[in-house]
Amino acid sequence: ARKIVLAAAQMGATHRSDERPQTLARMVELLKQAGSKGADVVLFPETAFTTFFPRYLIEDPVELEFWFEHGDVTTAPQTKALFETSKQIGVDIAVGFAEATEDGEHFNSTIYYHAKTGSVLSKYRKIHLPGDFEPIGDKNTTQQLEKRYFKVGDLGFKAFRVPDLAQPTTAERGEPIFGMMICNDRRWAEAWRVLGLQGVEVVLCGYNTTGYAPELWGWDKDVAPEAMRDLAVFQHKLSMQGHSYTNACFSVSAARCGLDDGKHDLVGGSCITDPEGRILAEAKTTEDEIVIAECDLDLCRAGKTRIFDFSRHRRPEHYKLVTEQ
Ligand code: CDT
Repeated sequence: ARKIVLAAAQMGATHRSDERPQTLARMVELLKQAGSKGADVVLFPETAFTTFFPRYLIEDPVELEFWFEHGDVTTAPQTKALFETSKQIGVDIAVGFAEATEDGEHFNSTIYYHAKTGSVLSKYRKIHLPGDFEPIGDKNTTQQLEKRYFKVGDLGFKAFRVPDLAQPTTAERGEPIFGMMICNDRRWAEAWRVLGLQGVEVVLCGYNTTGYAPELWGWDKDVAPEAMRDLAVFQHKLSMQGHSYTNACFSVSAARCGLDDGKHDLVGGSCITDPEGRILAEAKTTEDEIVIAECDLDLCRAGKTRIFDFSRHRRPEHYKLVTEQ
């Protein structure tokens, strides 16, 4: 057995007007809670330090910068408390944030922070940016303007090993292999397969998924809001469960959810799934909540050596269209 305790720190409503220190304090509290429950790794949502600002049309470039993290997110005054807590309590974190680089580029990013060494083990920049560049419909309704605010990620889907986690560690199987993706990425089989081909054992995915927004989803406006929300949660879980199964890995998903500004609906459904596609733990609320499960990474072996033994069963010569188009 190679056991680790994985957790999602689901975050409830975070309004446009919320002060950053208030949101940061919630995150620190969630991390401490997860630590006291025995978590080894805690995943926070996409753009966790603020509300999900790509839903607004922000035309003033100075105002836009307010929503981004500049410099080293692990030491910057408005975010460092989370990383200091991680180090203090010895719990690794993965956290999503809007990244502004020194060259003025903007990405939707997640980093994996290793508590023991106080270092960033890996960074992922979101590749599948959903929605639009120009607002659709009434520009004051919920938008999805990620194509406007972020560049397509340039780091690929890179799996990485994390030391000091699994108990007991076995020399034979090595340190756990993690991969990260962000929100919309979880709907794309290609993203999972690229991680799967690197032997990934745990996929981490933070998200902000709009519930009721017929224009964004392309759904019929006559469908009841409740039915739309249920469908969005169903498709989220379907993606996490189905792709975990076909890549024989565990997965953790962490939502930013609830009713932002009293009107922008984001779905919950944070969950932890196993390599057979089953849900091990899931959120019961759409508020701040820890979802946690002990996972034996050796359970990935059944799928990786039998039904999804890629080296024996895949037929890449028949998949060329996937990369040619
Ligand atoms: N943040 C993010 O990627 N959200 C998208 C919304 C799609 S359009 C309603 C998602 O795939 O969940």
